[in-house]
Amino acid sequence: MTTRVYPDGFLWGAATAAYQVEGAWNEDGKGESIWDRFCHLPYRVRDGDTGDVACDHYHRWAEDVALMRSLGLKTYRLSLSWPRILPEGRGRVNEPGLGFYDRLVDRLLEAGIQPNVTLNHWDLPQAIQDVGGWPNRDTVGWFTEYAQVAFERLGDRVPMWATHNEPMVIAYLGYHAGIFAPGISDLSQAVQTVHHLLLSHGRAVQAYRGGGYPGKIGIVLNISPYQPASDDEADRAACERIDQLYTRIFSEPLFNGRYPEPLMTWLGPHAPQIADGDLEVIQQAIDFLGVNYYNKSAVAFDSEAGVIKLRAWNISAPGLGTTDMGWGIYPDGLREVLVDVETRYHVPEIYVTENGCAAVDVPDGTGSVDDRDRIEFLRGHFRAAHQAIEEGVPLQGYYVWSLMDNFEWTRGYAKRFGIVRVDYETQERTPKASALWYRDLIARNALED
Ligand code: GCO
Repeated sequence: MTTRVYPDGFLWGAATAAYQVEGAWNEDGKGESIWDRFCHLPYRVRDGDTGDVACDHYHRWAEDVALMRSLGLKTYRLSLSWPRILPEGRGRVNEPGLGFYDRLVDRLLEAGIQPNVTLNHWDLPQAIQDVGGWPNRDTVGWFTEYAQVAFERLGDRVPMWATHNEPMVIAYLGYHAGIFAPGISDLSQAVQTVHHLLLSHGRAVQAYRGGGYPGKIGIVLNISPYQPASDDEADRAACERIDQLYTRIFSEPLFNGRYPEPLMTWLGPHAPQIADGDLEVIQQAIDFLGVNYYNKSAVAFDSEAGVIKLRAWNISAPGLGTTDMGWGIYPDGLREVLVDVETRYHVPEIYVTENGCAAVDVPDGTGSVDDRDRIEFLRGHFRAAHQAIEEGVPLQGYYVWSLMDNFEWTRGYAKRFGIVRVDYETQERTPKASALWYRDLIARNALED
């Protein structure tokens, strides 16, 4: 057995997102979000599930912070609901909504847990979508206003901020595949969304710097490594293309101030409208990059497939199966992604802002779950993260997705990602075996491998 020791002060944590846990979708003056609207339409989400109640975290936040403390978490990644703070997306501030986050942040700090706050984890105010949503350039300014309201209220105490979570999912699943809110299928709108998300990120970073706040600010990207399905030149080119479409379309402007040219040619008339000066705004220095990692994919040329002519499917490492999402398990892909990002961009600090798995959890009579499959999943990925550190990646922390079972978007409550079980009938929380294993690992800051 090897003992893998992590750097001193390594930030072990867990993550959630507002729409997935809070509930209270229309309480205390909260406005409607695009996810509220989407889930209330028929047959968008499995079993007609919605985030109306979710984990009722809006009312149980104090209990939830106590739970985090009992697990010894050093940090907690949460997101703010934009329409809870600005019900119409702009203009009027809803004090009770802001007050909720104010109390939550204070309680976390009292518990010795660093809040890591994401401004946009997908729940755009419906009022903003009604006037065009992310494809509308005005949304950039409205997001910046919202960011400023959040910084002014919480910026003195929140040590880490992220602007957007997984802009790739917002743009392509929300505005191209149409399977996530707001359910639009239009490649041009999706690509314009990419640009506006990046631009609003840059503007929010400028606002944060301008306010002289004491913390750090960055962005969270979901990054998958891709491998060509064969040695064929067409498959290798398809592999380059998907990497540009899903990853480099974000990382190149953020770190090098340009969009990947070959991809722009493929996109042709769908390429984004860019105004003078936009790329300089996007390429603000950031303090950290958050990486969400779930799986690795193989890619093949497909002459029948859309504008960019490829298809991709995720794969498992030899001997490893799939999670309950049907996603292949590939721990070393995490090391690959971290080393690649560091080699290309020399980011000052990197965090794994999400990693975890859905598992078929079977509770025993006490509500506890012996989720050994989740422990093995985490062990493999923690090992890969440690190997990345040994290879020189400035990895400073790791957030397990998720603290607790929650609303898994179009899969509703059918998929359980938590290290803590939630009984949705009673809202009772019970730490699973993985939570107790994680608690011990955090206490030792080491993995017994
Ligand atoms: C994400 C997600 C989470 C998901 C998780 C599992 O940022 O993709 O933030 O909201 O629940 O990825 O699918």
